Amino acid sequence: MSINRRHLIASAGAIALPVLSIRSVQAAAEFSFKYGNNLPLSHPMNSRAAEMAAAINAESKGRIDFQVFPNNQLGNDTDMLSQVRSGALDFFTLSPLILGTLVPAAQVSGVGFAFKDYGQVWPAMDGDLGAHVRKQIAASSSLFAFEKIWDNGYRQITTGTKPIATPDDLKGLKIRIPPSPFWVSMFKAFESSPQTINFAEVYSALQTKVADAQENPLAIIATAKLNEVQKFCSITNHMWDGFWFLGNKKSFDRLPQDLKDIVTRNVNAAGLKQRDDVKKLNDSLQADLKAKGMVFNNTEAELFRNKLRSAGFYTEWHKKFGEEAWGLLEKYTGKLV
Ligand code: X2X
Repeated sequence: MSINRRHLIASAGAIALPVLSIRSVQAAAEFSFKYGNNLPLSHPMNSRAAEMAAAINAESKGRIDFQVFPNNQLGNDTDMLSQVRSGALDFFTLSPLILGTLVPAAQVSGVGFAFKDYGQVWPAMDGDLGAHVRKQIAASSSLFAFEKIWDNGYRQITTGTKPIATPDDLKGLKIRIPPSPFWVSMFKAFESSPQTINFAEVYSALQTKVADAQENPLAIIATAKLNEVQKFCSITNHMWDGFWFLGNKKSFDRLPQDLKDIVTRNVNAAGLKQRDDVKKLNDSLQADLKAKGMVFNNTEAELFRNKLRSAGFYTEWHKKFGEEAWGLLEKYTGKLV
């Protein structure tokens, strides 16, 4: 298992010496890699990443030391994106929509109410739509994406003030959104007043009422304990979101082919397992969150979709993404407008 820096510091104290000696053994590896992410340790992203790192280190027979830095330990998403671009960080998992700040074409998988269910998501992302996006990432940045995108899930809206039942309830709402042109555009189409805030600062932004609402899948609401600072959860399923497992091309190219194969195989395999874990959690967490006091309501997707339609949202993004990408999306979702 890879041991990360903050954990070392946190667990140092009385057992500082033995911990330090573990580090000096690890430092002997030929290739040291840092992978950073924005989610709590208890999210399946991190249990699968820890397992994956251990497998990579073992299969490389100690030639690789793959370390996981969870929970924004290396900075927020904006910081980590610039670190992985420069090579200060080697690997990073990021929403395709936040990656949109660098590679606008990546945002196409986040189109609101596009994928009806996972029966459309995985064929699209593992098929031609995902391949198109990965090509754009590799062509236009210092990064590449591994083939199997990891899951975040369908996003739901939480608020501290009132349930969201219809699109009208979103008007004027101070809702936190992740840094991404696409998210801003979508919540402006809903006439909300979106606040761009990195995930690292979301809990405190909700606690101090810098924002009154946010949107995320249940697995994140629960593992980041957002239910402590939000009362209502409205099941809107307004978009599916994932995490591209990104690598810095130069860092990865330092590896000989056999070690590249070990990393690639393990990253993709862990992604598939993480998808199953996340789906199970998102499907089962409503009862837990209810028991902790959250109040749930269901919504009618068509009302929200119509609002986006009449605001010209689909027409605008169809134009921005272009015929090829939009056609690849509709190949899996059917006609969207
Ligand atoms: O920032 C978010 O809300 C999160 C955790 O879902 C993403 O990484 C997009």
